Amino acid sequence: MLVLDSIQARMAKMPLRHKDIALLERKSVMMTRRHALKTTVLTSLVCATASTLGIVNAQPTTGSITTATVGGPFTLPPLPYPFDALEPYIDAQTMQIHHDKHQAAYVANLNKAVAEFPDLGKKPVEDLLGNLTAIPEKVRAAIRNQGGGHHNHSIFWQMMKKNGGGKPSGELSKAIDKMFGSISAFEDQFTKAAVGQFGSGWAWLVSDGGELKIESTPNQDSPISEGRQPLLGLDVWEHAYYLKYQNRRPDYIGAWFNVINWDYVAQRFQNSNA
Ligand code: MN3
Repeated sequence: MLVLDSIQARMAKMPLRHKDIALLERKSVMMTRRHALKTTVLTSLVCATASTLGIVNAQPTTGSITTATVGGPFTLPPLPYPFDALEPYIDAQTMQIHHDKHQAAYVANLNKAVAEFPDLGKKPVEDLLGNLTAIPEKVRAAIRNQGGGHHNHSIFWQMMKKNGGGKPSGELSKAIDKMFGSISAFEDQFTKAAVGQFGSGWAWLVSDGGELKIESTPNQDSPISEGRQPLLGLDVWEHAYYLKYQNRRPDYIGAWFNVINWDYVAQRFQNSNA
């Protein structure tokens, strides 16, 4: 910047001529470019070093964006499919913001919450949510909200897939028929719970000691905190649908049945009975 500064100093003492202005602009551009190059090299070096040290937990998604979570035991899991995989039912932009911004924020804030209590960071988030009363009061609300947000979304991505939908099969199908009468009766009840959740929250199909139930939870509360195993969940926060559906939550819910990954739900059902 010395060259530029001396030119500016000289120019301050003399009337501006076109030649001087052109020279100044050219030098200024050159300096900016050189600075930008230097910054890029430095950033790359820092990233490479941080990555080697394990500071930056860079996890490439199968989409086009690589998400980095800095610091802390909890990391943002990659989305298991490209952002546009659930089109036209859930749009790519919503998926990208939802995963890369919203869940990333839950992860970052969860890491902040456990920073003071390192032992909490050694446990799976399910264990923290499953025993909230054991969490120090200072961070209990943060774990409930941020930990819940992290876990709810981590399973939510897997509960959906490209060319999903249809009907469950096997034991889960039998259990749904037994409890709700039919899959379409189940869909009706689930839709009611999702539409009826006032404000932000989730609708769930849960296993309550092996018995299927439909419920909804406010905010990022997890059924795990109530001793139930979430099998299938639907995020009805506005951030999950507003770009495409605006205020039409029922339309979003109806469309979402077309992307359910029933194989994953069946797997969770099997695990919950094990
Ligand atoms: Mn969400």
